[in-house]
Amino acid sequence: MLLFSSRKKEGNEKPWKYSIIYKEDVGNKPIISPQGFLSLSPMPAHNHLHIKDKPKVSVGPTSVANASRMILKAMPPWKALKLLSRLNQKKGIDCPGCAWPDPEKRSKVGEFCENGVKAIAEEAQHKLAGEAFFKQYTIESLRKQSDYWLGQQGRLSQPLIKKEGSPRYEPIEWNEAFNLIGDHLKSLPHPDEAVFYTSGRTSNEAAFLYQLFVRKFGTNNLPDCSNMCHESSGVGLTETLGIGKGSVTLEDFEHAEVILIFGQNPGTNHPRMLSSLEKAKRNDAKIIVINPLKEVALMKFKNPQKIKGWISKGTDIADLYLQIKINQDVALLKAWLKLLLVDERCLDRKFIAANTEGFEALKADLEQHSLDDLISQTGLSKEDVLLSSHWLAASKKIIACWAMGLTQHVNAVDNIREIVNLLLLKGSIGKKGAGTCPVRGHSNVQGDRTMGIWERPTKAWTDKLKDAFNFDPPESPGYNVVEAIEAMNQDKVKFFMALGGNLLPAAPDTLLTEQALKKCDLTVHISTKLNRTHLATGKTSLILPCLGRTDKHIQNGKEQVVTVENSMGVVHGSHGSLTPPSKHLKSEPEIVASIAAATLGNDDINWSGLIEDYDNIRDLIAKAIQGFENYNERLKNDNGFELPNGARKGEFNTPSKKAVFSINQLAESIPEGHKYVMMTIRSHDQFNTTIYGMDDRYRGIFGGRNVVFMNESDMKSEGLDKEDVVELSNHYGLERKVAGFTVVPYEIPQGCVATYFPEANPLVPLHLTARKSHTPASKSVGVNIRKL
Ligand SMILES: Nc1nc2c(c(=O)[nH]1)N[C@H]1C(S)=C(S)[C@@H](COP(=O)(O)OP(=O)(O)OC[C@H]3O[C@@H](n4cnc5c(=O)[nH]c(N)nc54)[C@H](O)[C@@H]3O)O[C@H]1N2
Ligand SMILES: Nc1nc2c(c(=O)[nH]1)N[C@H]1C(S)=C(S)[C@@H](COP(=O)(O)OP(=O)(O)OC[C@H]3O[C@@H](n4cnc5c(=O)[nH]c(N)nc54)[C@H](O)[C@@H]3O)O[C@H]1N2
Ligand SMILES: [Mo]
Repeated sequence: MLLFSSRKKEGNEKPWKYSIIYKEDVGNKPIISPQGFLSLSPMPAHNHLHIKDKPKVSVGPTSVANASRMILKAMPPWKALKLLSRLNQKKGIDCPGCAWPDPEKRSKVGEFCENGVKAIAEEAQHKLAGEAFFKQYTIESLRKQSDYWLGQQGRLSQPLIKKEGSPRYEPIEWNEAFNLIGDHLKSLPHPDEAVFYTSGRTSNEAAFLYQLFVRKFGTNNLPDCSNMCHESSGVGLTETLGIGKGSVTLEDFEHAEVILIFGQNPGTNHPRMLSSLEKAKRNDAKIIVINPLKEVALMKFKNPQKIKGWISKGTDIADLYLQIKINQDVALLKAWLKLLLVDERCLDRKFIAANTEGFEALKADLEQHSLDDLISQTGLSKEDVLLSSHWLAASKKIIACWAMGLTQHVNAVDNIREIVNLLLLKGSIGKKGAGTCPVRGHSNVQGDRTMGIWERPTKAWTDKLKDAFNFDPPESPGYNVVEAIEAMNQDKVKFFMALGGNLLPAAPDTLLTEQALKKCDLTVHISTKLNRTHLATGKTSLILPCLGRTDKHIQNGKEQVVTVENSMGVVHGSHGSLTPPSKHLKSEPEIVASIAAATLGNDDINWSGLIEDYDNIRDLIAKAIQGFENYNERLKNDNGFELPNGARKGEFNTPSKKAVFSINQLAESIPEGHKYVMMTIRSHDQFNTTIYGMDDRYRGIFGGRNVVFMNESDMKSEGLDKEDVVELSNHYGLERKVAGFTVVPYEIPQGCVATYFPEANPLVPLHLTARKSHTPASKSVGVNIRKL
């Protein structure tokens, strides 16, 4: 059976072209019927797309001009200036963009980047999506708008309900909403029938209260965006080094001899990292980039925070650019390990003997592989692999950085552990200028996990919670993102709540995810802005509008501070400073505490008392979580404080108290019958599912997002020309298709293609996940391409 949905935009606007098709496999039970499903953002047809040459340098004055244009569109100049002068400054606002840390000495010109400015312009805009807006638009009509359009409608300004059978959202009183949630949760036959999702912008205070409420309610169903993000890093690092977080500090970048950057595009996603790389270069570090795409910012960078950055030609970043085939990182790492093992002098024998286990087994395993085979799998030249191995051999201080290019594959955990093998061979951990650097995504995603947003908490963690609060936390593991979607589809879960995020377009298999949400009896969203997940409603649905990072939080007449943890384990405050866009908004901690009170009733925690002063919440955190002793006192230091990190000091909290060499699998090949490996990546104009604009300047794409980047020889063999429109499909159990994608010839290894997230998510099978971490393998999806 072929199921098909497509539409054209009416009226005098430009035509839109869009379709998704799912086909059931023979013998498979019918699980989906997309009639009435329109779960993806409609996109402009290819004739509005302009493909240009890539620029030769990143950031610099163009970036400043773009950022200024964006923020001045969202707010008046005085407000923009006030906001930017406080962004990432001491006692200022922590940027709601990425999790890259702030240097001790902040730039006076501004400690922010183009994409940070876009993030705050998106949040702090003065336009409101209020009562009149929701009267005008039914949910069905909103579904026909693009993600970009939804984001442009302004901040949510009052609590809303979609009642059973109603076509639209309408206002509801806060208390009525809280009671509705409480009554619903109390009526569930078992707490495990409810799922509580979180996205990584949530503050430590809100996250702590949320998990405490959920565990007191009786379930560990706390999936979060981490499950789709750095979960593989957490799993791989915990197994081998005894801590799921990175080990380096910002200062280490100034002492490193070699910096490896795997599967990461910092020019777009962590622009302030480029300043650290620039410093490292000044100290003669060699930078090796491992990435299927030549990302402009990793080649040349102009620092806008320095006069030199405005007038000079820019700094060369990569000393060597290894344009590897998608998901062949383990092959490259194994080739390096083999080459290092050839000469004893390349290894840190003393470190290996004193601090590690499993070295002999690793050595024996590497002997099973031929160097030539490994190198040929990577698609790289032998000269480049040898040259880079010489640099590694000569160096004693190596930092390895990585992001989604390594964590979103079936063998993602293997990727991480193989990096650890390399660092251990070189003794490059637990000392200055060396270590692991998983570069986190959301600004507080690491803090949320520290606060207990985790569907599989350790026993030691829940024991401490138990002691602090005198209750029995649930013991059985909860659902992660993929399991939660599956459970909703199987009617095992009837309640879905999200503290931030936009699960529908972020998750794999968009149509299955939409179906899952729609099967719930009650869906609840705590959000700042309208998004597509709000439109896949359960029978009843609530939107609870909250304050954002930039807004002033006042409780009891007193300005409140929230706290976050950056990518390097430093906890510090964030002081919102703008008058909230509507007086009907509540803070995330207040919303969570009110839901807890309405659900748990006569509880021994005084939920409403807690939020009168967030210091009260931090006192509880200090009691329950290791490393947060004297929390309020230590926050008085404007630079914040560092959480304990064994690996940073060369102490490994594994069962044997040693760092562990591991044996890892080479990448699995894509299933037979597929010709290309597809990675789904971010453009320069988006923050995950929030679309700031239609351009991807650094890749030469303007005016559209439905594109597929292809190698020219692959295009030739498919008989494709530049700007041909194609359909992408695959068959993992179900047949999945998306159509209306424009071909862009690009410097990408043969057999590899790239598309944007979230447009290509209907092609990512829900069950194609990493071993152990269950992260969707959204960077290595088999596809075929057909001209339309
Ligand atoms: N402006 C902005 N900032 C963001 C975000 C955003 O959307 N916009 N998102 C935030 C979040 S949540 C996250 S997790 C991070 C994401 O930050 P990134 O991980 O940088 O984001 P992606 O675009 O997913 O980029 C993945 C990179 O990996 C490469 N890659 C893909 N597959 C492979 C592979 O198999 N091997 C190797 N070696 N490389 C590969 C791609 O070419 C690309 O350069 O950024 C955070 N910061
Ligand atoms: N194919 C593919 N899929 C992917 C990825 C990929 O690379 N490829 N990347 C994955 C990754 S790394 C991640 S992290 C996930 C992201 O998944 P999510 O975290 O679920 O998605 P976001 O787009 O970051 O969420 C944006 C929404 O958060 C809400 N929001 C913003 N700020 C606030 C706030 O301060 N408070 C509250 N309560 N709400 C707020 C707004 O309503 C906004 O619409 O997507 C994953 N999905
Ligand atoms: Mo992420």
